[in-house]
Amino acid sequence: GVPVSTWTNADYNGATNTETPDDLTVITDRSEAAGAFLWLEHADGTFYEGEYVCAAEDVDLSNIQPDDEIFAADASGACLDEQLVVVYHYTDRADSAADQVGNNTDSAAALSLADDVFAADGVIIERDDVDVYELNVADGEFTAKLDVAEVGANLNASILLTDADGNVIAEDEGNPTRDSAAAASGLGAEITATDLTAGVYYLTVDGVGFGDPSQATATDAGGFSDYGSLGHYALTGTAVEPEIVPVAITAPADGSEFDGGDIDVTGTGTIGEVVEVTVGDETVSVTVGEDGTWATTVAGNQYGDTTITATQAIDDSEASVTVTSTAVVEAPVVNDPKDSDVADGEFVVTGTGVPGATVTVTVLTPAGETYTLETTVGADGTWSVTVQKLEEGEYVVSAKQSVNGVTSEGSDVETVVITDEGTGEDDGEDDGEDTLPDTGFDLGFAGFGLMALLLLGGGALVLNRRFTTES
Ligand SMILES: [Ca+2]
Ligand SMILES: [Ca+2]
Ligand SMILES: [Ca+2]
Repeated sequence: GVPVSTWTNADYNGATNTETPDDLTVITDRSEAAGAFLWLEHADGTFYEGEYVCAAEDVDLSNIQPDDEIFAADASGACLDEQLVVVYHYTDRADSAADQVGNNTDSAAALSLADDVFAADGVIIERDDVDVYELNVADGEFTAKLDVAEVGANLNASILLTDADGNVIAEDEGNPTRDSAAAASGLGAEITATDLTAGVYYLTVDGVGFGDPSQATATDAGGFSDYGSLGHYALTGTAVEPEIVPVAITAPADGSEFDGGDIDVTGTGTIGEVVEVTVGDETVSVTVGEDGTWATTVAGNQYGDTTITATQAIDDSEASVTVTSTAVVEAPVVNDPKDSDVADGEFVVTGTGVPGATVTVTVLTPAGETYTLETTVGADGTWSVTVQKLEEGEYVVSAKQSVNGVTSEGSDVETVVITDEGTGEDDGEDDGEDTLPDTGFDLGFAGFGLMALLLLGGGALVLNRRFTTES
């Protein structure tokens, strides 16, 4: 006699159907195969009981489809004019509805106020589902109301208003009342807070039980648990619209410099709103205080520019500044390459640098030509490039590195001597001069730096010629 619809898990006193007590598990069990049943009816809706039917040749009678034209036949199988109605009856289980509103304040759905009114529709899909909404209000009165289905509702809704710190401001479970055998009231809920202070608040909608089902008797259900207290609700309410202040960054100033370390960022925005401050892939969240300001610290790029972006969801506002590091990118280190033989076909240049930096290695060949090779410094701070197509003689290498758009000076130069006839195989020494006869090379040459070499390109050729002649 209670006008509330429900699913049951037989948790009430005196339950007798204990074979499949959990309705929702049965309903959502998709391991139960879906099926379709087919039968034929006369136009008047009565069941066709004939032994034979007729159809055009293109109809597959072993796989009749709803659109197929099927005709009655008499007991001898002769076709009749009467077209039969193909009736399909499908059976299936059902999945739970998707939960569209988060279950906690972090995943709350934002409510927006328009003309001091807000509204949202939702579904409590299972016993443990709650739907949490967030809204920002100014000082003043706040009301919220939950309505459930007018007839035969399953959901007995409750509503809870909390502030940003989780303090309960107001709550209500309604007052379910049996008005008649067909109608109940009080399954919704309603709250009023007369003097809220400005800020962000959360509304939590839940489906709750009523009374005490364990005390059920043959004539009095006693109540119901929240097992089947599920279904659709409509949330409406009123509040004073907050003053929306777009997010702004007040420090650091756009175009200013910093030391390449952490950056203190301050700004303004809408009271109570969360501002997300992003640098590259990193985002920090900060809440705008009651004075309308916020402050946080982000890690800047050690070198080059850092762009700091702040966003505020309530009005989709965004602000950004770009600051520049004063840190200097040092030149990468080029390890002393090992000498090798022409037969090796290549030699490897290794070094260290800033992880992630792009290293450009400049190679001066014995023929006096220069070319560059590029690589990236690994996470361990090392890099290497392979120089190929060897000819006999002395190669001079230097490197620079670029990080976030900032390029270092060139490194010190290193030399590697390539010999012929296998005499110059790596001797384990860290330099090559000892594998060669007197080349006339000034060993101090390497110290001039690559830039000097490039400027003296003609001189390098001369040196090379001497080298070739004497070897
Ligand atoms: Ca839900
Ligand atoms: Ca939810
Ligand atoms: Ca519940």
